[in-house]
Amino acid sequence: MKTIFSGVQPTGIVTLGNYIGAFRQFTELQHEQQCLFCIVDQHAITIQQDPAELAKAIRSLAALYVATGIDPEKAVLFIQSEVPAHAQAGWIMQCISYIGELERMTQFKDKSDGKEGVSSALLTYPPLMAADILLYNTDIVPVGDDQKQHVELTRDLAERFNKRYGDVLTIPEIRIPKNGARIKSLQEPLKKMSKSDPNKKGTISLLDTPKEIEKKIKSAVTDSDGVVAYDVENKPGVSNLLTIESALSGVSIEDLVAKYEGLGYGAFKAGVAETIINHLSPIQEKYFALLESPVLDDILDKGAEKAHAIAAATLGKMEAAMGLGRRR
Ligand code: ATP
Ligand code: LTN
Repeated sequence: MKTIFSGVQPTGIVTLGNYIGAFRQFTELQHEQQCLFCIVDQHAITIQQDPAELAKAIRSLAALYVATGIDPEKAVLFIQSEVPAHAQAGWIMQCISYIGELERMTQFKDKSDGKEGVSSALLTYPPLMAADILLYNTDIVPVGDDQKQHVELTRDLAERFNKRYGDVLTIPEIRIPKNGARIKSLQEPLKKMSKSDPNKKGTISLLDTPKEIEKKIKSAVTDSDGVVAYDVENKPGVSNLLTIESALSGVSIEDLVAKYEGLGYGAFKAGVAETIINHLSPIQEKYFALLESPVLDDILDKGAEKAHAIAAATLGKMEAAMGLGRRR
């Protein structure tokens, strides 16, 4: 059995991009593998957050993990800040990272570009992510395409650690979905859909109402030629909508293009919106039933306990290998 680990930041409501790129892989994998899924709240504070909003986002994300199909009997679901080994191992990984390699991370460049008062943790975020992954002897990290560089860095750091201090850490592999690894913004189809995007017209959240979904899809940026065809370079908006419908319905892009042949963008967009609404409605029902329920706290308590047992053991091995603390 392989070990799977992934994390999502509680920085807003989960989008269709997060769902197609990440959550759907999680639910597929949990049946055969040992899975751990983390709400990475310590990553979220690399950018200043309103405390009340952050608390709300953490609970909402926990409920969405379960509502989208994570089975707490099969997978371990927990909050990063409730397992202290993450911050401890994060420090160790920071000590073996080079400033140059962290400055090359595109997420750091994007999030810090042109901003005043960027936190130092925005730069040292990838070593914390490496710690998240490495503490669980992870074999596979299911993520969207934007996290490829961070997982590659994690591999480099693990190899560096093992070379210096002995064979302690497992080198993880990345797993990116074939279809929908990078869902684009509905308003700027060259940019990825992002849950912290202030322009809410560009993102569909898993909790949007049918009316909101219809409105957002209707106003999605397309082009002027009126032909439903898949061509990422010349028709990024239409291609993005086709990718979304295909990922949610399981119908191939080719078959969707045939379905919409000769119909205008009006009918196409109505079809895409309908597919999204039908897919999200059972998730939303489950979400609202869970959100205030003590069942959710029980899941998170048990998750933190199980995660702590594994993480503390790996941290102990890392510290001993490096000569930290006392020899016993
Ligand atoms: P933020 O806007 O705060 O950076 P985000 O929407 O980028 O958030 P994350 O919490 O960083 O989301 O990512 C959660 C998971 O969703 C990751 O595995 C990431 O690769 C994946 N993901 C994020 N955006 C997309 C997207 N547009 N398409 C496919 N996968 C995505
Ligand atoms: N960096 C990721 C979130 C994240 C993560 C992880 C993903 C933090 N730790 C460990 C996979 C494994 C992001 O911004 N999406």
